[in-house]
Amino acid sequence: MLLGARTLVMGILNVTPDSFSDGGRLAGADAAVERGLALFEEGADWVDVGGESTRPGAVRVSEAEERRRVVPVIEGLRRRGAGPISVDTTRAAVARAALDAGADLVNDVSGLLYDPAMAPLLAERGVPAVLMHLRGGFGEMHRAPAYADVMGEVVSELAAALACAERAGVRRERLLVDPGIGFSKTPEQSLELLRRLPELAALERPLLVGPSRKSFIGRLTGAPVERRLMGTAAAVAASVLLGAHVVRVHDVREMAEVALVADALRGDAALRAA
Ligand code: PMM
Repeated sequence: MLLGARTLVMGILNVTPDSFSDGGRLAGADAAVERGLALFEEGADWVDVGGESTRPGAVRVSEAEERRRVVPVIEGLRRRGAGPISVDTTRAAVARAALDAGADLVNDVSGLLYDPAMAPLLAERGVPAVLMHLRGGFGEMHRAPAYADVMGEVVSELAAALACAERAGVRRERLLVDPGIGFSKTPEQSLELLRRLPELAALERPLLVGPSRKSFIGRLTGAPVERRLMGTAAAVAASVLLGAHVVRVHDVREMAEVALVADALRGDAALRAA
Protein backbone atom coordinates (compact mmCIF):
# COMPACT_ATOMS: atom_id res chain seq x y z
CA MET A 1 0.00 0.00 0.00
CA LEU A 2 1.46 3.31 -1.06
CA LEU A 3 1.40 5.73 1.85
CA GLY A 4 2.19 9.33 1.13
CA ALA A 5 1.23 9.78 -2.51
CA ARG A 6 -2.31 10.83 -1.52
CA THR A 7 -4.60 10.46 1.46
CA LEU A 8 -6.01 6.96 1.68
CA VAL A 9 -9.65 6.27 2.48
CA MET A 10 -10.38 3.47 4.94
CA GLY A 11 -13.99 2.30 4.68
CA ILE A 12 -15.73 1.15 7.86
CA LEU A 13 -17.46 -2.25 7.86
CA ASN A 14 -18.98 -2.86 11.27
CA VAL A 15 -20.21 -6.46 11.53
CA THR A 16 -22.36 -6.12 14.61
CA PRO A 17 -25.97 -7.33 14.98
CA ASP A 18 -27.27 -3.77 14.78
CA SER A 19 -25.52 -3.24 11.42
CA PHE A 20 -26.68 -6.46 9.67
CA SER A 21 -29.56 -7.69 11.77
CA ASP A 22 -31.74 -9.14 9.04
CA GLY A 23 -31.71 -12.93 8.73
CA GLY A 24 -29.40 -15.38 10.46
CA ARG A 25 -25.65 -15.29 10.88
CA LEU A 26 -24.87 -16.48 7.35
CA ALA A 27 -27.24 -14.03 5.73
CA GLY A 28 -25.61 -11.37 7.88
CA ALA A 29 -22.11 -12.36 6.73
CA ASP A 30 -23.18 -12.37 3.08
CA ALA A 31 -24.74 -8.93 3.46
CA ALA A 32 -21.57 -7.67 5.12
CA VAL A 33 -19.40 -9.05 2.28
CA GLU A 34 -21.63 -7.28 -0.26
CA ARG A 35 -21.36 -4.07 1.75
CA GLY A 36 -17.56 -4.44 1.90
CA LEU A 37 -17.37 -4.95 -1.87
CA ALA A 38 -19.53 -1.86 -2.31
CA LEU A 39 -17.11 0.15 -0.15
CA PHE A 40 -14.25 -0.82 -2.47
CA GLU A 41 -16.40 0.10 -5.49
CA GLU A 42 -17.09 3.49 -3.91
CA GLY A 43 -13.37 4.16 -3.72
CA ALA A 44 -12.13 2.69 -0.43
CA ASP A 45 -8.38 2.04 -0.50
CA TRP A 46 -8.89 -0.42 2.32
CA VAL A 47 -11.75 -1.76 4.41
CA ASP A 48 -11.75 -2.08 8.20
CA VAL A 49 -13.80 -5.03 9.49
CA GLY A 50 -14.91 -4.82 13.13
CA GLY A 51 -16.99 -7.27 15.16
CA GLU A 52 -17.20 -5.43 18.47
CA SER A 53 -18.92 -2.08 18.82
CA THR A 54 -16.94 0.56 20.68
CA ARG A 55 -19.82 3.04 20.74
CA PRO A 56 -20.62 4.66 24.09
CA GLY A 57 -22.58 2.18 26.22
CA ALA A 58 -21.58 -0.88 24.16
CA VAL A 59 -21.05 -4.10 26.12
CA ARG A 60 -18.15 -6.45 25.43
CA VAL A 61 -18.87 -9.46 23.24
CA SER A 62 -17.07 -12.74 23.90
CA GLU A 63 -13.88 -13.46 22.01
CA ALA A 64 -15.55 -16.42 20.27
CA GLU A 65 -18.49 -14.27 19.16
CA GLU A 66 -16.20 -11.52 17.87
CA ARG A 67 -14.25 -14.12 15.87
CA ARG A 68 -17.47 -15.66 14.49
CA ARG A 69 -18.54 -12.23 13.28
CA VAL A 70 -15.39 -11.11 11.48
CA VAL A 71 -13.79 -14.30 10.09
CA PRO A 72 -16.51 -15.28 7.56
CA VAL A 73 -16.66 -11.70 6.29
CA ILE A 74 -12.89 -11.47 5.79
CA GLU A 75 -12.88 -14.90 4.11
CA GLY A 76 -15.78 -13.86 1.90
CA LEU A 77 -14.11 -10.61 0.83
CA ARG A 78 -10.88 -12.48 0.09
CA ARG A 79 -12.72 -15.09 -1.98
CA ARG A 80 -14.10 -12.26 -4.08
CA GLY A 81 -10.59 -10.86 -4.55
CA ALA A 82 -11.13 -7.77 -2.40
CA GLY A 83 -8.49 -6.09 -0.24
CA PRO A 84 -6.59 -4.75 1.55
CA ILE A 85 -8.53 -5.55 4.73
CA SER A 86 -7.82 -4.60 8.33
CA VAL A 87 -9.41 -6.14 11.40
CA ASP A 88 -10.59 -3.70 14.06
CA THR A 89 -9.92 -5.60 17.29
CA THR A 90 -8.12 -5.26 20.59
CA ARG A 91 -7.80 -9.05 21.05
CA ALA A 92 -4.77 -10.97 19.79
CA ALA A 93 -6.74 -14.21 19.28
CA VAL A 94 -9.26 -12.42 17.06
CA ALA A 95 -6.46 -10.65 15.17
CA ARG A 96 -4.71 -14.00 14.61
CA ALA A 97 -7.89 -15.64 13.27
CA ALA A 98 -8.52 -12.60 11.04
CA LEU A 99 -4.97 -12.69 9.66
CA ASP A 100 -5.35 -16.44 9.02
CA ALA A 101 -8.59 -15.64 7.16
CA GLY A 102 -6.74 -13.19 4.92
CA ALA A 103 -6.66 -9.82 6.72
CA ASP A 104 -3.61 -7.70 5.86
CA LEU A 105 -3.31 -5.52 8.92
CA VAL A 106 -4.57 -4.94 12.45
CA ASN A 107 -6.34 -1.85 13.80
CA ASP A 108 -6.05 -1.88 17.61
CA VAL A 109 -8.05 0.95 19.21
CA SER A 110 -6.38 0.22 22.54
CA GLY A 111 -2.90 0.87 21.15
CA LEU A 112 -1.70 -2.49 22.58
CA LEU A 113 -3.09 -1.72 26.05
CA TYR A 114 -5.83 -4.34 26.29
CA ASP A 115 -4.06 -7.54 25.29
CA PRO A 116 -0.40 -8.22 26.14
CA ALA A 117 -0.36 -10.89 23.40
CA MET A 118 -1.07 -8.33 20.64
CA ALA A 119 2.46 -6.90 20.27
CA PRO A 120 4.12 -10.36 20.11
CA LEU A 121 1.53 -11.42 17.50
CA LEU A 122 2.30 -8.36 15.34
CA ALA A 123 6.02 -9.16 15.63
CA GLU A 124 5.47 -12.82 14.73
CA ARG A 125 3.28 -12.09 11.71
CA GLY A 126 5.19 -9.03 10.48
CA VAL A 127 1.98 -7.22 9.54
CA PRO A 128 1.30 -3.46 9.69
CA ALA A 129 -0.85 -2.14 12.52
CA VAL A 130 -2.68 1.00 13.58
CA LEU A 131 -2.08 2.01 17.20
CA MET A 132 -4.89 4.28 18.40
CA HIS A 133 -4.85 6.34 21.58
CA LEU A 134 -7.38 5.87 24.35
CA ARG A 135 -7.34 5.72 28.12
CA GLY A 136 -9.16 3.35 30.43
CA GLY A 137 -10.58 -0.15 30.12
CA PHE A 138 -13.37 -1.21 27.76
CA GLY A 139 -16.19 0.23 29.88
CA GLU A 140 -14.29 3.44 30.55
CA MET A 141 -13.05 4.41 27.09
CA HIS A 142 -15.77 7.03 26.67
CA ARG A 143 -15.10 8.75 29.99
CA ALA A 144 -12.90 11.76 29.42
CA PRO A 145 -10.10 11.85 31.98
CA ALA A 146 -8.45 15.12 32.96
CA TYR A 147 -5.68 16.14 30.60
CA ALA A 148 -3.39 19.05 31.38
CA ASP A 149 -2.42 19.17 27.70
CA VAL A 150 -4.45 16.75 25.62
CA MET A 151 -2.23 16.66 22.52
CA GLY A 152 1.00 16.56 24.51
CA GLU A 153 -0.29 13.58 26.47
CA VAL A 154 -1.63 11.79 23.37
CA VAL A 155 1.78 12.19 21.69
CA SER A 156 3.68 10.84 24.69
CA GLU A 157 1.26 7.92 25.22
CA LEU A 158 1.42 6.97 21.53
CA ALA A 159 5.23 7.17 21.77
CA ALA A 160 5.01 4.71 24.67
CA ALA A 161 2.80 2.39 22.57
CA LEU A 162 5.33 2.52 19.71
CA ALA A 163 8.13 1.71 22.17
CA CYS A 164 6.13 -1.20 23.59
CA ALA A 165 5.65 -2.59 20.09
CA GLU A 166 9.34 -2.22 19.30
CA ARG A 167 10.35 -3.99 22.53
CA ALA A 168 8.22 -6.94 21.39
CA GLY A 169 10.08 -7.02 18.08
CA VAL A 170 7.64 -5.08 15.86
CA ARG A 171 9.38 -2.95 13.25
CA ARG A 172 8.53 0.72 13.70
CA GLU A 173 8.12 1.16 9.92
CA ARG A 174 5.06 -1.12 10.08
CA LEU A 175 3.12 1.08 12.50
CA LEU A 176 0.59 3.88 11.99
CA VAL A 177 -0.69 6.13 14.79
CA ASP A 178 -4.17 7.54 15.48
CA PRO A 179 -5.09 10.16 18.14
CA GLY A 180 -8.42 8.41 18.85
CA ILE A 181 -10.97 11.11 18.13
CA GLY A 182 -13.90 10.69 20.56
CA PHE A 183 -12.22 8.00 22.66
CA SER A 184 -11.71 9.19 26.25
CA LYS A 185 -11.94 12.76 25.00
CA THR A 186 -14.64 15.39 25.37
CA PRO A 187 -15.96 16.99 22.16
CA GLU A 188 -13.76 19.99 22.95
CA GLN A 189 -10.70 17.77 23.33
CA SER A 190 -11.48 16.00 20.04
CA LEU A 191 -11.62 19.39 18.33
CA GLU A 192 -8.35 20.42 19.92
CA LEU A 193 -6.70 17.19 18.72
CA LEU A 194 -7.87 17.85 15.16
CA ARG A 195 -6.67 21.46 15.30
CA ARG A 196 -3.28 20.36 16.62
CA LEU A 197 -2.90 17.34 14.32
CA PRO A 198 0.46 18.55 12.91
CA GLU A 199 2.03 17.92 16.32
CA LEU A 200 1.65 14.18 15.76
CA ALA A 201 4.29 14.44 13.04
CA ALA A 202 6.79 14.33 15.93
CA LEU A 203 6.17 10.56 16.07
CA GLU A 204 7.40 10.21 12.48
CA ARG A 205 4.73 7.64 11.64
CA PRO A 206 1.85 7.80 9.13
CA LEU A 207 -1.24 9.28 10.70
CA LEU A 208 -4.76 7.82 10.62
CA VAL A 209 -7.72 9.97 11.72
CA GLY A 210 -11.28 8.77 12.37
CA PRO A 211 -13.71 11.70 12.77
CA SER A 212 -16.59 10.09 10.84
CA ARG A 213 -20.05 10.88 12.29
CA LYS A 214 -18.58 11.29 15.79
CA SER A 215 -20.30 13.06 18.65
CA PHE A 216 -18.12 16.19 18.55
CA ILE A 217 -19.84 16.90 15.21
CA GLY A 218 -23.27 16.33 16.74
CA ARG A 219 -22.35 18.63 19.59
CA LEU A 220 -21.57 21.40 17.10
CA THR A 221 -24.41 20.91 14.60
CA GLY A 222 -27.09 19.30 16.75
CA ALA A 223 -27.42 16.60 14.07
CA PRO A 224 -28.09 12.97 15.01
CA VAL A 225 -25.56 10.38 13.86
CA GLU A 226 -27.27 9.68 10.51
CA ARG A 227 -27.12 13.37 9.54
CA ARG A 228 -23.47 14.14 10.18
CA LEU A 229 -22.24 13.83 6.58
CA MET A 230 -21.38 17.49 6.04
CA GLY A 231 -19.79 17.85 9.46
CA THR A 232 -17.74 14.75 8.68
CA ALA A 233 -16.72 16.29 5.34
CA ALA A 234 -15.40 19.39 7.12
CA ALA A 235 -13.46 17.28 9.61
CA VAL A 236 -12.03 15.04 6.86
CA ALA A 237 -10.93 18.06 4.80
CA ALA A 238 -9.26 19.60 7.85
CA SER A 239 -7.57 16.30 8.73
CA VAL A 240 -6.12 16.00 5.23
CA LEU A 241 -4.92 19.61 5.22
CA LEU A 242 -3.35 19.12 8.65
CA GLY A 243 -1.40 15.99 7.73
CA ALA A 244 -3.54 12.82 7.85
CA HIS A 245 -2.28 9.99 5.65
CA VAL A 246 -5.44 7.90 6.09
CA VAL A 247 -9.02 8.83 6.99
CA ARG A 248 -11.40 6.23 8.45
CA VAL A 249 -14.95 6.90 7.21
CA HIS A 250 -18.44 5.44 6.77
CA ASP A 251 -19.38 7.50 3.69
CA VAL A 252 -16.66 6.38 1.33
CA ARG A 253 -17.84 7.82 -1.98
CA GLU A 254 -18.35 11.29 -0.55
CA MET A 255 -15.20 11.35 1.59
CA ALA A 256 -13.01 10.06 -1.26
CA GLU A 257 -14.05 13.22 -3.15
CA VAL A 258 -13.39 15.39 -0.10
CA ALA A 259 -9.93 13.85 0.32
CA LEU A 260 -9.13 14.29 -3.37
CA VAL A 261 -9.96 18.00 -3.32
CA ALA A 262 -8.19 18.57 0.01
CA ASP A 263 -5.11 16.76 -1.34
CA ALA A 264 -5.10 19.03 -4.39
CA LEU A 265 -5.51 22.13 -2.22
CA ARG A 266 -2.59 21.09 -0.06
CA GLY A 267 -0.58 20.68 -3.23
CA ASP A 268 2.26 18.71 -1.72
CA ALA A 269 0.59 15.31 -1.84
CA ALA A 270 3.20 13.68 -4.02
CA LEU A 271 6.01 15.01 -1.87
CA ARG A 272 4.82 13.80 1.50
CA ALA A 273 7.00 11.26 3.21
CA ALA A 274 5.18 8.25 4.61
N1 PMM B 1 -13.27 4.75 15.74
C1 PMM B 1 -14.13 3.75 15.96
C2 PMM B 1 -13.74 2.41 15.80
N2 PMM B 1 -12.48 2.09 15.41
N3 PMM B 1 -10.32 2.78 14.79
C3 PMM B 1 -9.43 3.75 14.59
N4 PMM B 1 -8.16 3.44 14.22
N5 PMM B 1 -9.75 5.07 14.74
C4 PMM B 1 -11.00 5.47 15.12
O1 PMM B 1 -11.24 6.69 15.27
C5 PMM B 1 -11.98 4.46 15.36
C6 PMM B 1 -11.59 3.09 15.19
C7 PMM B 1 -15.54 4.06 16.39
O2 PMM B 1 -16.29 4.47 15.33
P1 PMM B 1 -17.46 3.56 14.63
O3 PMM B 1 -18.21 2.89 15.76
O4 PMM B 1 -18.29 4.58 13.94
O5 PMM B 1 -16.80 2.59 13.72
